[in-house]
Amino acid sequence: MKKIALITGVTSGIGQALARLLAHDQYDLIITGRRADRLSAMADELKQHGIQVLPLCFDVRNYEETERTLSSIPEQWRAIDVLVNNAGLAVGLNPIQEGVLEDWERMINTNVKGLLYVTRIVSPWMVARKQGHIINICSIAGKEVYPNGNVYCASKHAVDALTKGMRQDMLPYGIRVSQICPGAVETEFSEVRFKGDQQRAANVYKGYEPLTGEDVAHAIRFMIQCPAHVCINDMVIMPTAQANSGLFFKQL
Ligand code: NDP
Ligand code: 8X3
Repeated sequence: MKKIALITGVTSGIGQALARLLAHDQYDLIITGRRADRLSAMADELKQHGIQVLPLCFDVRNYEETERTLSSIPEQWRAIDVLVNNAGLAVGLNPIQEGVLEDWERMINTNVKGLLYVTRIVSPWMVARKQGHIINICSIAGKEVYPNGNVYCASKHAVDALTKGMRQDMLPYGIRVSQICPGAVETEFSEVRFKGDQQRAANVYKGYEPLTGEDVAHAIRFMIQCPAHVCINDMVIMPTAQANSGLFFKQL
C-alpha cells in the first residue's frame, strides 16, 4: 500500500519542492494552500507520477475552515504517514516600536496557530494508528533572534518549543516528531516579507548562493526515509556562505 503525506503550503517554495520529491517517491499526497489556481495546477502535475492527489484549499489561520476541510476527507485518506507543517511566512522587518499589528497577527496566526490547528486535527488519526511522522518547518529564526526579526523569530521559537512538546506527547505512540531549521532559502518568502517589493526581495539573495526549496526538500526526504526507529529531532541547514542568521560571505 502506498504511504500518504500531507504537506501544507505547496503552492510555492519548500512545500512545492517537497511535494514533487514525494510524488516521485510514490507517496499519495494531500496538498494544501490558499491559491486555488496554483493548487489545482500542482495536483495535475503531481498526478503524472501515477499517484493519488487530494488538493485542499483552505487558510490554516481559520480553525473552522481547517477543521471542516480536514474532517471531511474520505476515511482512506486519514491514514496519514507524514504530516509536514510547512505553511508559514514572515511579514515586515521593523523594530518593535514600529511594528504593524496586522503583520504580527498574520505571522502568529499562520506560523503558530495554523500549525497547531492542523496538528490538532491530524495527530489523533496518527495516535489511533500508533504510527506517523510530524515534521515542522521551523527556521534559523527559531534558534536565533536578529534585529527587526522580533515577532517572526518569536513565532519560530514557538515552533521550536512546540516540536519538543509534541515529541514528548507522541512518545507513547511511536510517532516521530522532527523539525528542520533552514537559513536563507530563495523562494517567495522575501517577496511576501517585503509585501511584493521584488527588488528588495531579490537583494536578500545577492552575492552568494542561497539554498533552494529543493535543497531543503532533500533534507526532509532524508528524515522521512530513516528507519522507523530513527528520529532526526532537529536539523539546521544553511547555505555554505551563511554562518548564522546575520553573517554572510557575500561577493557583490
Ligand atoms: P513561500 O512563500 O514560497 O511558500 C509559503 C507557502 O505557505 C505557500 O505555499 C503559501 O501558500 C503557504 N501559506 C502561507 N500562508 C498560508 C495560510 N494562511 N494558509 C495556508 N497556506 C499558507 O515560502 P517558503 O517555501 O520559503 O516557506 C515555507 C516555510 O519555510 C515557512 O514556514 C517559512 O517560515 C519557512 N522558512 C523559510 C525560509 C526561507 O528563507 N525561505 C527559511 C526558514 C524557514 P498560499 O499563499 O497559496 O496560501
Ligand atoms: C527565514 C530565515 O533568517 O530570513 O526563516 O528569517 S530568516
